[in-house]
Amino acid sequence: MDSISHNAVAAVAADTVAPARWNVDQVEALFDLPFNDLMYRAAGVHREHFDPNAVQMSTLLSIKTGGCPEDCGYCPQAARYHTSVETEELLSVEDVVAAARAARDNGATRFCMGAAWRGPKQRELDRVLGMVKAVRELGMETCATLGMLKEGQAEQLKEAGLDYYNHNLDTAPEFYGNIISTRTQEDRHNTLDKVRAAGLNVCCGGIVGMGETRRTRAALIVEIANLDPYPESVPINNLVQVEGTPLHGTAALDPLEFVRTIACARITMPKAMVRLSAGRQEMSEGIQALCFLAGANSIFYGDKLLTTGNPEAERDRALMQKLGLHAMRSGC
Ligand code: SAM
Ligand code: DTB
Ligand code: SF4
Repeated sequence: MDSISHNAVAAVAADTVAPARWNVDQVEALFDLPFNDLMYRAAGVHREHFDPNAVQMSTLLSIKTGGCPEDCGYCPQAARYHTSVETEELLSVEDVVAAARAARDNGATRFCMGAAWRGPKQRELDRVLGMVKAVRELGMETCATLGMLKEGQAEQLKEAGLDYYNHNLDTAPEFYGNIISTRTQEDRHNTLDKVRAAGLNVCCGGIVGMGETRRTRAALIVEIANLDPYPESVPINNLVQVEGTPLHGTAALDPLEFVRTIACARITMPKAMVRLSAGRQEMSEGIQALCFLAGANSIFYGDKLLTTGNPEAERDRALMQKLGLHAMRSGC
């Protein structure tokens, strides 16, 4: 190795001490690194904390689909947008258990139940508590995403055996108002605080590809990484464009910029499970492989996300085999 390239590698490798709090300039500087330097650094952080070839697999189920009163500009389940999603009732505990058993038998270790609510009413939460207990009894980790929680609801979920609560910050504070008007990002923080205080693990991420700038993506990562402590799980979603939603027709994000976002999440949240989440169906195998190299160590596994498609389980197993990846036995 000549001295110039040797020095460049040493400089990238040495700069691995994470600050206690990140600022947007620092994370934007990570985004701006030459791609190979960013990959090298993110892969190094990944290896320090995880088996780099292990991937945690979560399966999603929409337990209450459509008819949501909120106005999230990306979401096909908002009642006010005319999409092909039909409003359905809350599923029965039996139906949820059957889906969870199938997911477990297919190799998933975590089961995530999503509801198109602003937040659960107590009567609705009672049924979800039954679902959580029953899925836990199957030996799976449980996750739920039900919207904003009122006082005491996070404790009830914890008591029922819930392991993770998913609640995304979605985008940077300065961009939030462009995407959602029916609730503020402060509302999201309030629910995240309740989840943390109840002793639940926090699953919190966001969406890119909504027409934001690189600086906005950096600010989203900062917003998540500066949660104290940072989340145990960080889903990074690439916008799935659905006809009828306001964001349908947004210019697609360059796939390599998505990979950079994953790398920045890994560097700023070294011990988190970073999930390569929505948008995988539209991604080539090459880009997914780069996401794993950049430190993604979790995926949604199963043919469907909530209402939109995801790669078939068989295709994912083939990709993992091709890349020499294996399933992580116990998620963190
Ligand atoms: N209603 C609850 C809430 O919003 O918190 C829970 C379900 S909601 C569908 C969960 C998350 O899915 C959202 O916070 C958003 O990050 C993600 N999501 C929804 N639609 C999406 C889309 N079209 N593309 C990518 N991610 C999406
Ligand atoms: C998350 O961050 N992504 C998942 C999960 N948490 C609930 C949801 C993705 C939804 C994609 C659009 C749909 O299928 O409706
Ligand atoms: Fe409702 Fe959640 Fe969709 Fe927003 S993201 S419209 S809160 S289901």
